[in-house]
Amino acid sequence: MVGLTTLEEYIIRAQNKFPGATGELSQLLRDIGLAAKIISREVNKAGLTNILGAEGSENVHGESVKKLDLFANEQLIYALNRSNITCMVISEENEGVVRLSLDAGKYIVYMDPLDGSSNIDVNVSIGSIFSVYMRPEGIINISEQDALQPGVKQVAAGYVLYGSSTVLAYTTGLGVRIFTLDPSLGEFILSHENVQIPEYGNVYSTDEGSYNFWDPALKKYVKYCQKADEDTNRPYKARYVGCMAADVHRTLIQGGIFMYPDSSRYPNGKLRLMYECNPLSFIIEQAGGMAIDGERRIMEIQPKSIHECTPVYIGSKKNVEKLIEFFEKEGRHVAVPSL
Ligand code: AHM
Ligand code: MG
Repeated sequence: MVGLTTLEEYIIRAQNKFPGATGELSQLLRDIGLAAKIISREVNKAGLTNILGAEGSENVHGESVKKLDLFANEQLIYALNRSNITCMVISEENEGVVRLSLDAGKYIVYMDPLDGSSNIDVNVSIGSIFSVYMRPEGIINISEQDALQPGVKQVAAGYVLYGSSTVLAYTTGLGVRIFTLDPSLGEFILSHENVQIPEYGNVYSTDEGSYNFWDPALKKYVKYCQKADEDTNRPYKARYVGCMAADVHRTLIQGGIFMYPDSSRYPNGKLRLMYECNPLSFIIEQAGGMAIDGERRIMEIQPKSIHECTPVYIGSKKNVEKLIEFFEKEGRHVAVPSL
């Protein structure tokens, strides 16, 4: 195939540029790519499960019909267990850690196997998000505590978005690449290399239905977004998919800001630090954007527990900086990210 680069080829070529590389991280990314294709196939026939499987029990192939988020969780864990590279998986779907290849596994993987699951029944975009850390050296029986590493320690992160097409974006700290699944070939094909988020965008993305629960700084910022001003291309457009992977993907491509704040309803925000906010922050920072929790850089937060929540404000540099001005005016000090 002239001119097309598949995910597999791309990962192998990238690995060959580092003579000392063992190929394990490359294998891990390829394993995730395979699981993503299987999940994508299942997502595309999500509406058929009730038709093909009587009352959610068995489909025509005699297979039990699983909830899509459990299916995605199983597929990703299965894929990560294939190569003995991953010692531990922490998933939104499992309360505790999942121990895999404890002796050989070099990596710890966090994941949200199916982000935006409330969108499944209404045919709107959903995603999978992953974040990879090194296992601490010299520890044989690693514990949950050893997995509590700040986002700056991520060695790779990415997401798969099952939208109008299926795309996979990842970073290993050397920029962001996006691959688009060609269903006829069954391959992810390189579609965007060295992705850069626009420095400024005129879209804001948040659940504005929660406005009355917000603090004054955020209320004022959103009013600012809505105010007409030709020079700054306002009013902004409001867009909110309800799937962070989808909202961040749009923000990455078109610019703007996505926010899930702390509020009187959710004092610590609602989104998860380790498998939603950290990996998507790594992607956005690698593309030239910013991600904060309202006080500091998301990736500098020292996690206290595997499922903890955090407020998140993420997107184009100029948009996040403008929001910080509003926080500062209301007396909320933000330690500007040290990038
Ligand atoms: P999920 O991973 O359990 O599906 O939930 C996480 C999702 C995010 O992707 C999305 O941004 C948010 O929850 C939507 O929440 P809300 O319905 O409160 O707006
Ligand atoms: Mg989620």
